[in-house]
Order: sequence, then structure tokens, then C-alpha cells
Amino acid sequence: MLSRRAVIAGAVAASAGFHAVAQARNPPAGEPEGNPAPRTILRLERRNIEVTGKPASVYGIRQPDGTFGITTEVGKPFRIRVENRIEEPSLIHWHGLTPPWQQDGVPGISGPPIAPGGSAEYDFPLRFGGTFWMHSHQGLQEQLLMAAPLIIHDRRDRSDQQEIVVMLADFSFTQPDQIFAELKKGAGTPQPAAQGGATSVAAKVSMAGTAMAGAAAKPDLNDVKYDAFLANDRTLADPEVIKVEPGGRVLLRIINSSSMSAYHIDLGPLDGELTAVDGFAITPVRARNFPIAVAQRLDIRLAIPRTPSSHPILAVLEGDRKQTGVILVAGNAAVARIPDLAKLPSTALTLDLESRLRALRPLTPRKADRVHTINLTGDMTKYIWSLNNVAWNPSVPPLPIAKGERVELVMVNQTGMPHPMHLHGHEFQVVEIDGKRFSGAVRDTVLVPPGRRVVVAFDANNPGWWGFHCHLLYHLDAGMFTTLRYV
Ligand SMILES: [Cu+2]
Repeated sequence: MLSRRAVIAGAVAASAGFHAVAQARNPPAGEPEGNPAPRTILRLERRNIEVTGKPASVYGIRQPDGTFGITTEVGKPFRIRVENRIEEPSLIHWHGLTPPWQQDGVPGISGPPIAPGGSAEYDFPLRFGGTFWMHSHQGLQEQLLMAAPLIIHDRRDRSDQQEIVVMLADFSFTQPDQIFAELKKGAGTPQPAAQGGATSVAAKVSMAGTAMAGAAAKPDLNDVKYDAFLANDRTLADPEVIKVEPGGRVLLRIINSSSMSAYHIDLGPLDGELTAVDGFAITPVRARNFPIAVAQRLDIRLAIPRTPSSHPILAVLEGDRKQTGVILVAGNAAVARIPDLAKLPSTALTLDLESRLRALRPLTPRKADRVHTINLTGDMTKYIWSLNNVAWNPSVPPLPIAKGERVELVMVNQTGMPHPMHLHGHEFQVVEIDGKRFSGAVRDTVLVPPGRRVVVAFDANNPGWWGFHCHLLYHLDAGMFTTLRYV
């Protein structure tokens, strides 16, 4: 998925900057005797990429042969050793999977982070296939691209289709802790007037929409001003160009690994068939434009025209003209240069598509045994983000639930910003939007726009201590996080 150039640059950086780390080779307790499936090694590394012509030092999650993330099969055990080769503690979360809770990768909840030079081992069954991803849940490492694809093949996959993974990310040359400090410092002050060419951090951090707007007000979007938007590590100035078969079939697996940015996927004149969201099958939806919130995934099938042609697959930032993407080329067609600004600004993401999605395999209909109402709350003037007006700290008690229950989470967004809400360790079904019940998509991350009410249902079938949070990185870090716990 990534360019050979980026892979080579990264490999050079890895060999120059890091020495081999001695690993404990003892099998973890409980590992079966005999001939277990080989363990896949994933290394957390520094690597160098080029963004808008300038070098950037970022993180990566790669196998020893340079493969980003992992592609595996349903039914195989997920047997992984994560080696931490960066200079600070880290821990990787398997976004959307349902491991035993101690292997979920949330520091302070699932377990301690992996120290520099250390490693951790994972071994659990994969219950379902689909498009997933992995990312650091430690500090703000995700902003430095500590993320990778996690693809699980299953019976839905066809041998006659070419699979293309497109990983979207937002990028800043400003360090993440500085971005966060500026968000906190700048919160509540009016947006500075346009300063021609000013590139100070303060100017990059938008103060737009500081009032905690109600449902009717214009939503407050994109509170970090990024330097670039990446698709598979590259911008449209030098995009990844992928050869496809004229007349062939393509499966796009689009992963929004951005820290703060949502997009509209623009297929141009091609009709796409959306077949899964967050890995879970839906009744297919045909369109040329699909919204994707932070942390969500879209599986989109395309039929490539028979004539030689090039097909940009674009992601347009919500409420903005900025765009990124990859180019599919069928036959010997010329590759046109695509500007990194769309002709018109896009709209804010809505729930129009979400309300039309129908799970192919919905939860068994059942009355909820327990309902938790979770108000999405915040104070933009202090850049404090919270759930039920409580900013997360380790003394916050977990939401009580019990094993075997059908649980519903009622999320009511009382802020002026959209929040993509993610539950760990369980897949949920969207069952209600603004009071209207329906059998919506099964997924792991759902967008709750300002003023809206979204209800999800899940079965408490994976006991442990689990995170539930807004997936906007700086909202999460500011406290928009809580936990559920049951035995
Ligand atoms: Cu949020």
C-alpha cells in the first residue's frame, strides 16, 4: 500500500537509528504445547517520510520485512509480539477487535505501556473478519502516525477483486503536545483575522466557533489547522498511483486513521458499492460520495471501466476544500495532476447515510436490560471535554453493567462539535437516531453531531474493563473518556 520509496526511507532510518532489542523468548503462560502458529512481530519505530517537500519524522508499526500492520484471516489466532523500538513507552490498541480485556492496549486500563526496548505478546481468537486498524493509545502518539491497517480476510472476500487499502491521516509539522497546548491556551479567544502567510502555531490553531453552540448553530469543525492530509503517507502533490485492471473489480478498504479529521470520500464519476462499515456487513448502498468520521472504516466495491482511464479516489476534509487521495490507473491512461483543494468546500458530516444503513446481521432483537445515558459535554473556553460533565481521571467509577445483559448507550451531544464515539471490546448496533428506532449498522465507532441523539446497543459478552470515548485525539486527551466494567 505504501510507496517503495517510503518503505526504503523508513528501513534506512530504522537500521541507522535503532539496535536490536533482546526479547524474552519464554511462551506466555497457558500457551499450548507443540506447534503453535508462528507469532507475527510488529515493531513500533521511528521513520522518515516526506510531506509537502519537507522531511518529517513520524512513527510506524511494521513487521520486520517492512509490511505496515498485518493482513490475516478469520479463524486464525491473533498471535503477535509488539516490540517497542521508540524512545518512549507505548501500547497498541487493536481497534474494533474483541480480545480479552488485558490485551486491548489501553495504558492504565488494560495494562501498563511497553517500556522502550520492551515487548508484549498477544494471542486471542479472531471472531470476525473485515477492515480494522491498530493505533497507539498512549499519549498523543497517534498524531505522529503510530497506526497501521489490520485486515482480516473472511468469506466475503473474492479472489477476482483487487484489494486496495487507503489509510487517511492528518499531519502537522507542529509537535502534538504543542498543538494540544495551543488548543488549551487559545480556547475561548476569537479567531485571529487572516494573517497573510502567517505560520505561527497560534495561527494554525483555529478558535472558530468558541460558543457552545446548540443544534441549530453552525457546527465547530476542524479545531486544529493541519499542514497536510495524507493518503497512504502521501499528498496529492505526489500521490500513490495504483494500477488496476481495465474492467476489473476493486475493493477499497478505507481507514480514517486521522487524529481529528473527517472526510467525504469522493469517487468522481464511479459508482461505489458500500458493503461494510467498521468491518461489519450492511445491505449494500450505492453512491459516489460517502462520509467517514475519525476511526471509521468503509469497504467500497468498484467496477473499473474497460477503457484506459485514471480514477482519483479522493477524501475531502469536512467543511473545507482540502483534499487528499490516491489515483487508480487502468491501462495506459495518463495520470492527471489533482489539486489539493476541491472546487467547493464540503459540508459537515451528517447522519443521513448512518440512518439509511441496515446491518446484514443485526443483533437479536431484545429489550435492553440496562440503559446508560451519556451526555457529550465540554467547555470549549477551557478546552475541557467530558462525558456527563466529568473529565476522565482514574478515580472516575466505571459505568456498571453485568455479563449477559443487553446494554444501550444513549449518547446526547450537548456541545457544538461532532464527536465520533468508540466502544472498546464489543461491536455495537446503531438502533436509534433522534428518537427513531431502526435496525442500523453494526460497527464500533459512530458519529454524534452537535445536538443529535444516537443510541447504540451491544451484548455484554466480553467481561473486563473497557474504554468508551470520543476518538478525536485531543478530546480524548482532554477527558472525553470513561470506562465500563463487569466480570
Ligand atoms: Cu470529541
